[in-house]
Amino acid sequence: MPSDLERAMETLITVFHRYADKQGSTASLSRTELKKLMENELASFLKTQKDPAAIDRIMKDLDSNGDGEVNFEEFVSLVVGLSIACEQIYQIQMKKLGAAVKNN
Ligand SMILES: [Ca+2]
Repeated sequence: MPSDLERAMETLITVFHRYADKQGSTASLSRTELKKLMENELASFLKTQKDPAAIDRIMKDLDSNGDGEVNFEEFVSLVVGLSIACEQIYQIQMKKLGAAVKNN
């Protein structure tokens, strides 16, 4: 039986290909595919950025090899970046929770 982490890795691969396999190269996400992925899978993150140019900025930031598409490696860097930010928020909330417990 796969572990939680192994399942998370498998999920990254299957989610990437659910969108990347739709049109053109199956090895990368086009701008349209990335937009769909962000809207469906990272809706709460995109909602906080009301700016319609956000998707273009994200695309530009992620496309480190400059081929106009987002490959799996570039996609994973987005997930890692967001995970690091979430973990920092988690730590802050844990600290606050710890302080609240101490004060009671
Ligand atoms: Ca690329």
